[in-house]
Amino acid sequence: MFKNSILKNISIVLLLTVVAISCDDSGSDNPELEATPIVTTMIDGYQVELLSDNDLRTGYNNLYWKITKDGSSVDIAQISAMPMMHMTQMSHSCPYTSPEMMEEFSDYYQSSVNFIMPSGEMGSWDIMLEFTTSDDMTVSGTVDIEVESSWMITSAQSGDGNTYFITWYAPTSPKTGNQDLKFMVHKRENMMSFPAVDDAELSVYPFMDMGGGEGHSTQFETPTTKGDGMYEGSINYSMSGTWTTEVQVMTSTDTTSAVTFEYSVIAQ
Ligand SMILES: [Cu+2]
Repeated sequence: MFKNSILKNISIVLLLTVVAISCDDSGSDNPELEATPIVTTMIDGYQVELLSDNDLRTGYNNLYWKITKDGSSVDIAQISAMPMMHMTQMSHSCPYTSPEMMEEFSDYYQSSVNFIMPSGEMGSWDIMLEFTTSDDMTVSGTVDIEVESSWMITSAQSGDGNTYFITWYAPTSPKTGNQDLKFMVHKRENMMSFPAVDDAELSVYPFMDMGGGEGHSTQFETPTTKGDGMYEGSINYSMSGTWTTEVQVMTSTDTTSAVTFEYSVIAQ
């Protein structure tokens, strides 16, 4: 009996030692981000890797940037990444944010972009990347990208002749039951500037057409402003199938026409 309990204690000590060693081994300094590779290109001897959560598409996308030289990470003092669409008659940008170093993955910079048009016959997209290293080298170049079309962004005109872009931020894969409902709102100031709109109220109406003049809505909480162009609420889809959601943006001075998102809701 006595011997048994000593053995037990020894094996617990051994087990703890193994756990401690394996913890040490996994503590790597710069963890790799697991994401979808979009483009890898060379700019002035620097390797630029662009990753995202999915293939790039119209609507909201996270962009993850990794810049290396000869296989080692580069100290960056400043970085910008401006999306541009080149069309026959003109070029334009879209709503986007500047890259910031990621807390958990210090080799990566994260930015975001709300693409307002897909690539195609109408034109092509690239991202103008510019960065300054900590030893004061400024490097710039363009990264060519493909943007697929999605249902997750639409534009709305206001009575004052302004154009607003409404992005369906969440849920990206709508399913039956309760979930966050989030939109982003941006205003087109000119072809290069699309500031976030924070002072709007949204009017939202989800609807399922059952055919034969029948249809119904479902339980939801209208999204309200959270800053940086984001509006958060919730929705509880009562049925799977095709749904529409009408959205209208109202600021203190301006009201848009109602626009409609159409998408399918899967059964959970
Ligand atoms: Cu365009």
